[in-house]
Amino acid sequence: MTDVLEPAATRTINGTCHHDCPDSCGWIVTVEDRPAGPVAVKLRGNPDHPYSAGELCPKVNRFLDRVYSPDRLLHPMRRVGPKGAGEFEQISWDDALTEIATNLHRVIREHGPEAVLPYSDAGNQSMLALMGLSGRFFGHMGATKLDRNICGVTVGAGMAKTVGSPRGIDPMQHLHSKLLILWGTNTRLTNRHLWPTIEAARANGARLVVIDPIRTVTADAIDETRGDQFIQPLPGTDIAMILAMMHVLIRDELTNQAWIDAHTLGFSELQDEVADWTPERAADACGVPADVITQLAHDYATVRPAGIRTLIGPEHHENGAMFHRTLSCLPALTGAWAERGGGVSKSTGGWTECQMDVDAILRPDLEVGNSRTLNMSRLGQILTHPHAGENDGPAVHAFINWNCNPVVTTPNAELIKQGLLRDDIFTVVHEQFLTDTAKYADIVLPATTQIEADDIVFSWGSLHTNYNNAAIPPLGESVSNPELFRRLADAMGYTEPALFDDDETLMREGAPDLDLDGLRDTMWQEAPYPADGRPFGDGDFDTPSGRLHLASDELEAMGQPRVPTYIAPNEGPGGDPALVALYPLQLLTPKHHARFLNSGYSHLPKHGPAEGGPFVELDAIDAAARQLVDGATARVWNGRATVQLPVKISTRLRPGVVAIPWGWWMQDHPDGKAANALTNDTLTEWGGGVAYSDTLVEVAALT
Ligand SMILES: Nc1nc2c(c(=O)[nH]1)N[C@H]1C(S)=C(S)[C@@H](COP(=O)(O)OP(=O)(O)OC[C@H]3O[C@@H](n4cnc5c(=O)[nH]c(N)nc54)[C@H](O)[C@@H]3O)O[C@H]1N2
Ligand SMILES: Nc1nc2c(c(=O)[nH]1)N[C@H]1C(S)=C(S)[C@@H](COP(=O)(O)OP(=O)(O)OC[C@H]3O[C@@H](n4cnc5c(=O)[nH]c(N)nc54)[C@H](O)[C@@H]3O)O[C@H]1N2
Ligand code: SF4
Ligand SMILES: [Mo]
Repeated sequence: MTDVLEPAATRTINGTCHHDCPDSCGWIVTVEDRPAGPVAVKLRGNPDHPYSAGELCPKVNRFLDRVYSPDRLLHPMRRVGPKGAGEFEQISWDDALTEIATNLHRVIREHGPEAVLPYSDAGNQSMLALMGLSGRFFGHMGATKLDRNICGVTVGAGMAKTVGSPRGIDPMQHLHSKLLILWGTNTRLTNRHLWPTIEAARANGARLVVIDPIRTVTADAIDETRGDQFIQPLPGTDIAMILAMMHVLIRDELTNQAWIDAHTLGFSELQDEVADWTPERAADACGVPADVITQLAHDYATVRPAGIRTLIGPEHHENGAMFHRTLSCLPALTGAWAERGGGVSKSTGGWTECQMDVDAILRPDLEVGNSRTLNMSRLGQILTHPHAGENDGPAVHAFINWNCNPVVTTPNAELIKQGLLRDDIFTVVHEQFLTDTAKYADIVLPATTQIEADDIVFSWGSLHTNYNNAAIPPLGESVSNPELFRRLADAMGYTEPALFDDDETLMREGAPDLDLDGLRDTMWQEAPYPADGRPFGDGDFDTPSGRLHLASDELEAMGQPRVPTYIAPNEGPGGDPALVALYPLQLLTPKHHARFLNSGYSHLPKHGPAEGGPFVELDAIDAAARQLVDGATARVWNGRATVQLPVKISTRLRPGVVAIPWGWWMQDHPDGKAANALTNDTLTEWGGGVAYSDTLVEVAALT
C-alpha cells in the first residue's frame, strides 16, 4: 500500500504566530504523519484565541507556502561568486562551523573581539528566538553589543519620561472610549485584530479621529456623518499641534485642575511653555488649520472617556521620543488617565514582558571586558566609517546576522551594501530565505520557521503571553536560533556550560514567574491588569513620586528640554533651509501592503505579485509641478541615493509629502535600490530610535 492510497493519520497542534506584529495570533496546524515524516497540511487561526478569535491575516493565511517554499534555505552554503551576487554552493554543517570558527578566531586575534558585530532584530519575536543564547554567546566572546532600538523602544523611552515606565493602558479598554484618537497608527493594516474592539466602541457611540500624514486604509474607515474625523499633519510636526491643544485646554478652562494638582509635577512650567503655542502658530508648523486644532482640544476635553491609541509610526522622527512624551501629557491635563478607556495605549510590552527575567536569559554576568554598544540603525556608518564618531574602537571585520534583513529594512541602505562589499569583512547570515542581506554573506545558514521549534511569545498588542508548539521537525538541516548558538559555541571551543542550556532550561530561566506547564495546557495567559481597567486611576504612576512628570529633572540632566517642546526635525520643512531648497518633498516609506510583514513576504509568489510593485506616490499638485504623469518612471533622490520608480498620483497625501511603500527587495526595483536607500539614519533625540520618516527628497521624470 502506498502513502497515496492509505489516508495518513492527522493530528492538530496549537501554536502562535512569531511575526514582529502586535497581534500574536493563535493558530492550529494540522499535521499528517506520512512514512517519510510529519507534514503540515493546514494552518488556520485558532477560534478560541481570546485576541485573534480564529482569524489570521493575508500574510500568514498562506504560511505553509512559506514553510514549504522551493526557495527555502535548507542547507548551509558557502559563497562562490562575488559578494552580493547570490552565488553559493552547499556545504556541510561541519564545514560551515569550522570555517566560521576559524574566521572568528582570526578576527579576534587580529583586531580584538569588538571587531565582531552581532546583528539581529525581531524577525521571530518569540523569547528564545529573540534572546535565547545569542546574548550569552557574544557576551562571553566580548563582541560589540547592539542597541536593537529600531522599533518601539523610543515610544517607551519617550512615554517613560512622563509616566515613569513604558506602560500605557490595555488597548482593549478602548471598548469604553467615547472619543478615540488613532494617532499615528494604521490599525486596520498593522494591528488588524484590534479593529473589532474599535468597531464595538463605535457601535457604543464612540467617535473616531485618525491623525496621520497619509490617508491610510484606517483613515478610510472614518464616517464623517457620525462625527468621525481625519486630520492630516505634516510628518514630524504633531508636537506643535499637541502643544496648541494644551494651550487651548488651559486658555478655555477645560483642564481638570484638581487632578493636575493631585497627580502631576511641573504644571506651571508646562503652562509657561504652551502660553505662546496658539493654534495659529501651531497651524504654521504642522499644516493643520487652527480651528481644527481648537475643536479637537474641546472635543478631547468634553467627550469622555477620551482614549488615544498610538503605536510605532510617529517614533520614526528626530523628535520621536518627545512626541510620545508630549502625547502622554495630554490626558494629564483633563484627568483622562483616570478614566476607563481614557489615557494612552501603546505597545503592551510593559505589561507582558515583566513576566520575563531578561538578565536570567541574557546573563550579562558572562560578559567579558567592557565592550562598546553600537546602534543598529547606524549600520551603514558603522561598516563604512570605522574609527569615526560613535564607531570609536576597532573596525568591524565579522558581521553575524540573524532574525532580520537590514539591507532592506535599515535606513541609508546603500551605505550598508557598500560596507558588506568590503573584502575584509566576514559575513554570516542565518535565514529562511536568500534575502538581500543573505546575498552578501560568506556563509549562509538555514533557519527553522515557527512551526519547527517550541517557544514562548509575549504579545505587544494585547495582554497575552502565548505558547508555541513545534508542529513538525526542522526541515532539511535548518536550526532554530538557540540551536545555532549552541553549535557556534561548540565550534569556537567554548566550555562555559550556560552557553549550552537546552530550550526547556532557557524557557524556565527566562520566564521564571510564568507557570510554563499551565501555559502549555492553556496556550495563553493574560498578564495581571487592574480589574476596573484603570491602572492609573488614583495616580499610581511608575515615577519615584508616583506623579506624572509634566516637567522632568531627568530630561534636563540628559540635556533635553524639561517640558514638552517642539523642535522641528532638521531634515524637514522647518529644519535646514539648505536641505529644503535641494530636496523640497518629505518622504514617508511606510508599511503599506496587506500581504507583507516588513520585508518578509514580497519575494513569495502569492504575495509580491498580488501587491503589484513599488511606486512613488504623490499628490496631483506636486506631480503637475514636475510634469509627472501616472505610470511614468520617476527618479527620487537626495544626498544618500537615487531610486527609480513608477509614478502613482493619489489623493492620499497632501502637497509636499510623497510616499514609497516599503518591504520590496532590490530585485523589485529597476535599479536595485529600495525605499531605505533614501532614508535618514539620524537617531532620535533620546531612546536610540531612528528618523526614517524625516527624509527629504526631490522627484523628477527619468530622462
Ligand atoms: N500588514 C502589516 N502589518 C504590520 C507590519 C507590516 O509590515 N505589514 N509591520 C509590523 C511592525 S514591525 C510594526 S512596528 C507595526 C507598526 O504599526 P503602526 O505604528 O501602526 O504602523 P506604521 O506604518 O509604522 O506607522 C503608522 C502610521 O504612522 C504614520 N506617521 C508617520 N509619521 C507620522 C507623524 O509624524 N505623525 C503622525 N500622526 N503619524 C505619522 C504613518 O503614515 C503610518 O500610517 O506594524 C506591524 N504590523
Ligand atoms: N523604510 C522603512 N523601514 C523600516 C520600517 C518602516 O516602516 N519603513 N519599519 C521598521 C520596523 S518598525 C521594523 S520592526 C524593522 C523590521 O526589520 P526586520 O527585522 O529586518 O524585519 P523582517 O523583514 O520581518 O525580517 C525578518 C527576517 O527574519 C527572518 N526570520 C524569521 N524568523 C526567523 C528565525 O526564527 N530565525 C532567523 N534566523 N531568521 C528568521 C525572515 O525570513 C526575515 O527575512 O524594519 C524597520 N524598517
Ligand atoms: S502577522 Fe500578525 S496578524 Fe498576521 S497572523 Fe501573525 S500575528 Fe496575526
Ligand atoms: Mo516594527
